[in-house]
Amino acid sequence: MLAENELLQHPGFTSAAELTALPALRVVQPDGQANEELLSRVSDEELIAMYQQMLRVRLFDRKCIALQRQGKMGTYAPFEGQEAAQVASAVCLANKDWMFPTYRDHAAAMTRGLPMQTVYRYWMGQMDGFSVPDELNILPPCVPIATHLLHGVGAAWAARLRDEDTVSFCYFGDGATSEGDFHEALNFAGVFHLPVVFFCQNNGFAISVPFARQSASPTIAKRASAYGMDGIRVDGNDAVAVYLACQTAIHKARNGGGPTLIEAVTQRFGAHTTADDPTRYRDQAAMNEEWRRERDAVQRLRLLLTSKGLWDDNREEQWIAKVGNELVNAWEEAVAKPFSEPIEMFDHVYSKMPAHLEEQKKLLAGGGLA
Ligand SMILES: Cc1ncc(C[n+]2csc(CCOP(=O)(O)OP(=O)(O)O)c2C)c(N)n1
Repeated sequence: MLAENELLQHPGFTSAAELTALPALRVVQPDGQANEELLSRVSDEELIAMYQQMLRVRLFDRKCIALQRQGKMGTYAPFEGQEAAQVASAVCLANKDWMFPTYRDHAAAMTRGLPMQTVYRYWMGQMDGFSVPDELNILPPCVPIATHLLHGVGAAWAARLRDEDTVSFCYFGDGATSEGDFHEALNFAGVFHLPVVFFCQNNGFAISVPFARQSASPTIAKRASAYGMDGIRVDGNDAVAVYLACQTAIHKARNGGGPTLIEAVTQRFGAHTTADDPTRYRDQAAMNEEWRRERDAVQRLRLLLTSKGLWDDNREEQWIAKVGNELVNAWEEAVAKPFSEPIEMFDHVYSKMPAHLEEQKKLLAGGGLA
């Protein structure tokens, strides 16, 4: 677990390289006190918008767990605790940029504009849960760990060849950094100086494996130097710090400055998925109590906004009521749509399906696998 003294306030910075030198960037303290110089780089409107979105996705996350428990949704991967990391990074992207999320990053995808109903449908196992509005470049959530980092690098390479100024933004967890794909992706991006941001949410656990068993390196950001790129460690529960770090890295990538590895130190409050029991591998009650008291990203931003007179109980109540309606309406729309047929699982994977899958598809169509 991250010691408080590892997180330092920093008086100011101008480049990603400067951020690299930091133990971890933090702008807003848990009690809402902020480094005013750094805070001044974010407008009040941006702060309010990020807070509203963080609260919106938190309520969505809780709703999904409730729906799963009622048997209305399949297995679900909650992200409560990681709202700042996901929301404050996603708001930095332009529509044309390519986002590569995992199964836990639907808060990031929703922040970019993926409809709530689509995310419900995804977790209900419906095919249209993978569809993305034409104006957004968001890949389907990647479930195999770290494979999408190579896709992100490929898209960045394509952007280079086509002379486009799009950036690939890859989300992944601490566990992904133990995969060979992580190494290959960072190595290629480093050698070819590609416009990619590798955004690791280090939530301290890969299912049941704690970070100390995952990596002998005390930080993930540190590994960046081995690939010839900047590595930034940021307090992932500080929306302002995440925002500034991502903006810096994206701006750099878009302007020919090459890739960056960002490590956002955070935690997931809940289980790995609804199929997981975290009490088997950690003192869930004690950790949760401490995290919610000291590290809750939503609470931290609310304290800041309140202290600046930008938010109050009345606005909070109104916003919760508005989101509550949205949650219910989007759910009603999601269940009213026709459900996918099992045979559709064979679609959209291969342009030319291998013989063994053709065989299985025929069997299923003929009722042979029923
Ligand atoms: C290639 C691969 N190996 C194993 C798994 C099984 N698996 C699913 S989630 C997970 C842990 C991933 O942890 P991390 O990368 O830290 O992301 P988090 O779930 O914490 O967001 C594993 C090992 C998988 N999906 N893909």
